[in-house]
Amino acid sequence: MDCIFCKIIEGSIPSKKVFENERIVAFHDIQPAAPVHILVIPKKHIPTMNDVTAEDDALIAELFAVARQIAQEQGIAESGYRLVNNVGSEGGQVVYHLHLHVLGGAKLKGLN
Ligand code: DGP
Repeated sequence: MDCIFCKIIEGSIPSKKVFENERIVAFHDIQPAAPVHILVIPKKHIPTMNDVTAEDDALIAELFAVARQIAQEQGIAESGYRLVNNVGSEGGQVVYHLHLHVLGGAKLKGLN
């Protein structure tokens, strides 16, 4: 499988993991765009949000639940943070394995 995040899941590429269960892994982004920048990914290889189906409903709900838990653990829940999912080339997606960016720890710039 030629997918960086699948290799992180299996452990052949190292990462700084902050969470793992049977379905989801979360780890620090290698190119942080904010003081806290963690990626939350499903272990199931889903390339983009466009590939999510109703079968994944529970998994997507859990992805958000883990992101919420991480925000609390990282101490950014109360001050505020941003969840980002880039989709496709014009959305800025670089790694084609579904992931949520958890960004915080500073006042983030507006999107426009
Ligand atoms: P996106 O543009 O939404 O596809 O974001 C991909 C993110 O993945 C980007 O912020 C950098 C991060 N990234 C890429 N390769 C690696 C890696 O090998 N390790 C870690 N920890 N993060 C990576």
